[in-house]
Amino acid sequence: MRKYLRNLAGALIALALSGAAAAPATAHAVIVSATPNADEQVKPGKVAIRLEFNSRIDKERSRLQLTAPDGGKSDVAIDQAGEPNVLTGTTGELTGGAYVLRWQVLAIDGHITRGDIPFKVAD
Ligand SMILES: [Cu+2]
Repeated sequence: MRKYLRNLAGALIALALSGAAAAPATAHAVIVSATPNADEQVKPGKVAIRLEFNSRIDKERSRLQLTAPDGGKSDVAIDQAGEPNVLTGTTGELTGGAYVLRWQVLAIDGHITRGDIPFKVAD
């Protein structure tokens, strides 16, 4: 009986430890700060994009897509270098109008998250 209790205690501790170890893995990527920010107005020309996340991301399996005022979509190349939790890239020459930056990232925990950042380019 004592041995059984000891095994049970060991199993419960193992369960608690595995639960604790799993906690960070549920932290899929969420944006901490964005440039441009939602609804921000930026100057025309090439726009530097910088999206900072709360966790490391797999840049090769992440994507940035820009929708132009005329509805045309284009990918923005993601810089592979830099901080592991920050996505950066530079758009082509943008003229005035409303744009939407769609981001999709794969976090190290295997979860994909995505979102849209609408912004404006001044005339
Ligand atoms: Cu996750």
